Amino acid sequence: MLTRLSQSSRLVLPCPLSAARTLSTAAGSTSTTVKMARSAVDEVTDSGAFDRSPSTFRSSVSRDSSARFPAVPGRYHLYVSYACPWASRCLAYLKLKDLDHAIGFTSVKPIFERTKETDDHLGWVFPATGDEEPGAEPDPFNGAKSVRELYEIASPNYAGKPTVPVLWDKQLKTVVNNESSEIIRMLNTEFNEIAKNPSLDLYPAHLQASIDEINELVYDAINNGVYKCGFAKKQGPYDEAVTKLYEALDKCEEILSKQRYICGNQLTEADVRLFVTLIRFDEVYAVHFKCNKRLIREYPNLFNYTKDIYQIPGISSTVNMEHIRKHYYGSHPSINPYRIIPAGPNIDYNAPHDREKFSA
Ligand SMILES: N[C@@H](CCC(=O)N[C@@H](CS)C(=O)NCC(=O)O)C(=O)O
Repeated sequence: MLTRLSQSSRLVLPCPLSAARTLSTAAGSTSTTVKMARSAVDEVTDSGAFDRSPSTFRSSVSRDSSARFPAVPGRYHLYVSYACPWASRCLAYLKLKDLDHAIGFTSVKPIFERTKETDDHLGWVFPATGDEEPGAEPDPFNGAKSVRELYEIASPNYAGKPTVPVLWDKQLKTVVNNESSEIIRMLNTEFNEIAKNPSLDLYPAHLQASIDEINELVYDAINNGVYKCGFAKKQGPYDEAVTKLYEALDKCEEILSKQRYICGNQLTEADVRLFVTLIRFDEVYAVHFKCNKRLIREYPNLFNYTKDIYQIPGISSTVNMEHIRKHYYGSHPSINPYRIIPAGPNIDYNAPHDREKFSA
């Protein structure tokens, strides 16, 4: 499912979902008239199944100094939400590659709010001050009130879903890329002259086939699968998604009974991508997205594995459980209209794990 990175600006148009969904061009110039789902909860087909639309800004930062977006320290910024699993992949890479001296990041507030007074769109917003919500900060570069505003700076006619993560170019004041699977590939290879941990390669040549295969399973059935369970509006699509989800979790449990990481005995991109969903699972997805057939803490290998990844230096700082819980329970009124946050389970991911038994 990973798209090859290209140096040029590329706009990906989504397949039509329902009658009212196409997209304005990110470049803003050749736009067709458009209306589309502006929030994930609206991305549901007539058959009641959640169908995520593709990301729209797909340019690449390159180590080539003559590229449109060259890998220069201090030029790029990541806008994230600590709540978001896709954005958290990128934060994990900043920490693992030791890049956060060169690429800063700002997290929005966890709960969706009105992004404009002139319509009823709900989305990510920045706090007015750094004291409003621990972990969230005002936009330091553009003074934007919302992530939607950032997209409108980059592309004034933008009518798509204003998602995080956003890899922002401070010099050209534009979105370079808003697709986490591509941003993490750039962070892995393109900034190695700047990274303090350049030798870490999370997509090494000898494991690429196996990483691609696991990513395909994990993305469809687990990362996106929990959303398909949670946003389904009919029983059939929910049943299908939840069956696939648990088949995939069982498969991962089986793989992890034989090796420390999901593609062998070394940490790879596939682990980062699996981890961001596992860490949210028992606290949120089990209840909010109805993924309660079995909890991650009831799978010995998956649970110990989640603790193992959490305890890698830097990773715990990318997990803000307060933001995670507030966001999901507080931002989807069609699922949780009273925004009550359940009390548990408050798992201690710093507790000992048994994964060292696999170390060479
Ligand atoms: N394909 C994107 C997905 C990003 C995404 O869906 N982010 C969610 C947060 S978890 C978002 O910003 N949603 C905004 C909304 O639903 O309005 C990626 O992996 O970067």
